[in-house]
Amino acid sequence: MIPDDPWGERTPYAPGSSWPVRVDSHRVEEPDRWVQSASVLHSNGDGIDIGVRDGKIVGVRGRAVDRVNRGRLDPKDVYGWQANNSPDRLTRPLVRSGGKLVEASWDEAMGRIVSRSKQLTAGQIGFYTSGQLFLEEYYTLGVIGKAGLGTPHMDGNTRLCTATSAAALKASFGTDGQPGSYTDVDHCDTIALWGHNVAETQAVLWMRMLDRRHGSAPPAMLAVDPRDTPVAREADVHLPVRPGTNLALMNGLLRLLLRRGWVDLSYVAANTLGLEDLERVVDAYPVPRVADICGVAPADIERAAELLGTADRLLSTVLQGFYQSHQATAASVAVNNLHLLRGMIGRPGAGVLQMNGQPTAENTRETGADGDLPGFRNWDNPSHVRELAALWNVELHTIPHWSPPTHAMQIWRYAEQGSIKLLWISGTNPAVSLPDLARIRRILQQDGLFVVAQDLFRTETTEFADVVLPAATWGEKTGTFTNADRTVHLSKKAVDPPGEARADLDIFLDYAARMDFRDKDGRPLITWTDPESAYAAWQKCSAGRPCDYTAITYDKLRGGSGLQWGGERLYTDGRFNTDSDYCETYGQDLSTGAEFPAEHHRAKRPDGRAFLLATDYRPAPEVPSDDYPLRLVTGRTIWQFHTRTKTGRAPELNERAPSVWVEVHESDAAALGITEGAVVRIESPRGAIEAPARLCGIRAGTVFVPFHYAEEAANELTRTGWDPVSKQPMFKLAAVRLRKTR
Ligand SMILES: Nc1nc2c(c(=O)[nH]1)N[C@H]1C(S)=C(S)[C@@H](COP(=O)(O)OP(=O)(O)OC[C@H]3O[C@@H](n4cnc5c(=O)[nH]c(N)nc54)[C@H](O)[C@@H]3O)O[C@H]1N2
Ligand SMILES: Nc1nc2c(c(=O)[nH]1)N[C@H]1C(S)=C(S)[C@@H](COP(=O)(O)OP(=O)(O)OC[C@H]3O[C@@H](n4cnc5c(=O)[nH]c(N)nc54)[C@H](O)[C@@H]3O)O[C@H]1N2
Ligand SMILES: [Mo]
Repeated sequence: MIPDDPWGERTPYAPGSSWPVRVDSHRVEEPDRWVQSASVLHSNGDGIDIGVRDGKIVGVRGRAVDRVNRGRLDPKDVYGWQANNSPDRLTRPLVRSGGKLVEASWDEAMGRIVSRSKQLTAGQIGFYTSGQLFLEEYYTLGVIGKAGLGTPHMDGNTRLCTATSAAALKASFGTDGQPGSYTDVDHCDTIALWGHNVAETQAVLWMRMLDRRHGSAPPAMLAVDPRDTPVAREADVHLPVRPGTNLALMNGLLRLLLRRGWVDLSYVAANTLGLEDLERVVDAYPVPRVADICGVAPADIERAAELLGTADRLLSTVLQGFYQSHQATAASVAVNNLHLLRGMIGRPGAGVLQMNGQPTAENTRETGADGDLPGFRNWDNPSHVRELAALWNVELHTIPHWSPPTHAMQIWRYAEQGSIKLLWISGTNPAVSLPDLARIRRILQQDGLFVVAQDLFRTETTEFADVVLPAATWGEKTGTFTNADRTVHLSKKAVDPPGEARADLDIFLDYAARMDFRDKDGRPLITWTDPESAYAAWQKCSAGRPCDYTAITYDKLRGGSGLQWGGERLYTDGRFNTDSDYCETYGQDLSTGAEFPAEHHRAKRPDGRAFLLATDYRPAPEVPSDDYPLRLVTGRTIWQFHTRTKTGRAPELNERAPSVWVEVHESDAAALGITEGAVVRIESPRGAIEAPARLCGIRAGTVFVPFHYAEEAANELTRTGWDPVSKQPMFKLAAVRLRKTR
């Protein structure tokens, strides 16, 4: 496949027709069998078969039958599987002895974790997990945390990733869960991409959009991104907003829709609450003011509003340019407002995708491994907690529900202060991916903190651990996961894991057994033993909730396409999940994050109507100054995944982007005497890195650094700070200065 054109050949198609099949594949030897799976290097959930020969993975092939990709593969999936076969996989547990990590038996390693756990109270134990394990693993971990130990301190790196997606969906529609579907690409007449570089981050979804753009009656396209991304270059209207000003733009666009009458008043009247408040807030955002705040041309704002306002079938996707920027939830909710005002939800082509990022982030959220209660239950609703207590047969007070679950940034804070004494990290590399890395290293190094790290490789994080557990990964274990449009896939074990590495599920089950967690009748708390029985337990837990998995069995997932929970689209009848007894949240103040009490929610009688919620734009907490005159945004390249533990081990990918760079606008470069390729020192109030400059399409005054590279990590520069509602860190907002070094 097509290394120099990562999106491959176009297969154009017309509106309303189905996306043609194109099967991508890559193999280094001819497989003797193919094993069903789906992709794990983004949230798209592309159906993929794993080719196996002599017990080793030798290639991959897209699954033509799958609704998500119809055979296509992302370049990372074409080559990334090679990391499984890497000779430096962890094959035995490691424990710290005399200051060094040394190999140990599973008994020794688990024994150390269990004996430390037993010395501590539940509130001293924290879990920091991932968006890259499988559903069965998260559910098990969630039950261990909530019903076994009873700790409120559990979250995933999903807090860095799609906490805002969840928060925005809950705020507007009552519960988490994507309204839209990928088939909306087939039907839409307009696509708006809000802070989403889909071309590089969900390459197969972009192929689908491009194929519509090359077919008859192509959809119009709007991109909102300070950089000249492939998406921005393709779009009909590109708004290169000043970083951190999304909410001002959204308020301005909503005002224009209202003023021009581009509103479906009967839909709004029947299915929403809050129009008057919204009108009052957005009225303060006339175009000249918005143009000034966002640093974009007034005429372009008008063009964008017209494109959105005259669409008949509008599809929006939202991702990190909103979620990791300033006023993240408020800005993302504003996209929901836009769709509600226009009645563009729940019908073919009219949909919102508050995108996920990681392959299995959806499941972290559904199962409660992000701290929420499983099944999108409301921690503040006693009857939801009672349901779980009955399901797990534990006392009500065992399940933490006296306050919102501890979010990841607060878990790290507690570890810093010494109240969390055991931090169990699974499937994430926080020593590269969290903001303000100097601080994170200080926390991980603390004497009083016992760190467990569960990974495939030695990473920057495992080097701080007291115990390292070698995990099996995709292709080496069976499980399910759910993509950004609610499509559930089964991923089957194709090969054995290396050495003594174990599936995360088996590690968690082993811990539960050694801790001897019991229900209130003295029977083992956890009764399942393998992926399929864990899945069955989850099906029961999900029953009657929006993410009801009861109809999606392993059997139905075998052989064919992935299946969506909730049907193709949610909210097709304009009824939302806001009923006070059913909803996942009683709401929060969008500007402060303050949680509203149940009575406040009930008094509004939402009864299935969606909330229109608006708040004012405020300047970002860190803006350029004389000392640090430039804005830093961070993000991704198509060739690398996160901290590169997988893509860095796939030569075809790694060669294309082997080391860090910084993107600078020509005018800024000229002012600083920086030329293409010159090595530049980038400094923020927290730290400094060096990187060669690329003079390219980015707005003046803004620089971009990809965050993949541990050696010169963007997160040396970023700051500790988060959105008040979703608690997602602001990775795309720091003030920096640049200096030429040589
Ligand atoms: N190749 C690749 N694909 C991936 C991943 C990967 O690491 N590599 N990771 C996966 C994961 S976990 C995630 S979360 C997704 C992320 O997918 P994306 O959100 O598409 O990726 P990012 O590059 O983080 O950010 C998107 C864009 O936000 C823009 N941006 C920055 N600040 C602002 C702002 O204030 N306003 C606006 N409107 N835009 C802004 C940046 O310029 C950037 O182009 O990708 C997934 N897919
Ligand atoms: N500056 C900046 N920082 C960012 C972002 C940004 O845009 N800018 N984006 C943020 C986002 S959206 C995300 S999602 C995070 C990602 O940040 P991380 O989660 O730290 O990134 P990964 O490199 O994916 O780490 C996953 C780890 O899990 C391991 N792993 C993979 N599969 C398995 C498995 O099956 N079991 C186990 N036990 N381990 C496994 C991998 O080897 C790897 O070490 O980074 C965040 N940090
Ligand atoms: Mo992410």
